Amino acid sequence: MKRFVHNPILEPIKSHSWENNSVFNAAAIYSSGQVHIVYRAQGTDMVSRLGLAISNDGLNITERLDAPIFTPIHHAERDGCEDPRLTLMGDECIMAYTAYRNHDFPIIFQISLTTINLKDFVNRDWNWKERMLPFPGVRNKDAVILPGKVDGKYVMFHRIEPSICISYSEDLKRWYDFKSIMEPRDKMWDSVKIGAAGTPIELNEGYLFIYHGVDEKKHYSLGAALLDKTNPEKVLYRSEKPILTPCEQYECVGDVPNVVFSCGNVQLDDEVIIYYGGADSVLCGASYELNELLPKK
Ligand code: BMA
Repeated sequence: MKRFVHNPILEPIKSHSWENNSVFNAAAIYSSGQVHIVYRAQGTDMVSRLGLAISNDGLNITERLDAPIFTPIHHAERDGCEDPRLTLMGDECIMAYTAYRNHDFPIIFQISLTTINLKDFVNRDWNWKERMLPFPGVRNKDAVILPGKVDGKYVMFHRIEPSICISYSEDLKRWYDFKSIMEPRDKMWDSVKIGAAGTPIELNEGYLFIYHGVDEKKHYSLGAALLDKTNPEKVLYRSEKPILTPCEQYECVGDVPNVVFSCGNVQLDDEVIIYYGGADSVLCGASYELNELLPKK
């Protein structure tokens, strides 16, 4: 991947108490000619809230809001709303995120889902709908909704350690049929645990699915997989080597060292832009030409 030359693209703002510690893992959608980047921010209290930054070209940040656009309200997320992933389906924008509370033992993090009308999102009318816990009390994270239904059902990828699972739903509320579709691979860059990165991208060849993998040294890298379009449980291809692995200073030094972690990507023409957190501290970007990312025939 080609890292943006001006990485990191977002850094904490000292005068904003909600984002003065770290700004990292971000969702991204392309709409109305702009990339909308919804990033995770931590301030003095270390509670994760979500902020919004806009880019006209995907590379440069043109605007950044002063206040968070999404904050914890629910008992299950009182210590943070983490790692958002956004999926656009028609005029509905679905957000999956990790609801976190650290007052229990074992610590509970679980998936939460909510939706917002695209028009409201773009107009910044933050009418987020009901927040739903699809698997109440189950330690579960890295959820993302596929940007297309399969047999009339919504499809969710999520991570029950250490694997990537799939589940289906008719209404986003009740989820069923969950099973593991991708497992860690022994002695490789993704040997300990794996989870979804950003929203899968629909291509002629299948769904391009970028995911993260953790190795024995606790290094977080990104890799690519290709999923069958009509049956996304079927993994057609999985990269042997990571497509991005921590090596720059802003990826190796920070709140959690040696981490590149992505929750969002957009396709602009023939290029995929991936937004990723560096060392759980700053937000970065990298890009790939699509024809380089796809397996050669
Ligand atoms: C994962 C998530 C991410 C984080 C990563 C590295 O489990 O919590 O938010 O970026 O660990 O610390």
